[in-house]
Amino acid sequence: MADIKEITLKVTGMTCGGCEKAVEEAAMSVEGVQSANASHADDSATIVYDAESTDPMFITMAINETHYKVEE
Ligand SMILES: [Cu+2]
Repeated sequence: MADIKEITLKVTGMTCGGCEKAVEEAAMSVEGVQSANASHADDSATIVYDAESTDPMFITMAINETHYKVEE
């Protein structure tokens, strides 16, 4: 059984669509993430994930391995 949840993270450092794509790809690399939509205008990333498979902590860690940072 999947337990689909959505979270919006505050992500700093994005300046263009390429940055958004990098953040989205980092999030999508986490098993259990179903979609990722980043916005440099809003400094945000909205992630849809299966809470049975992953946790926002893992998504945050993946994004923090890029040039961009999740703010608490
Ligand atoms: Cu950019």
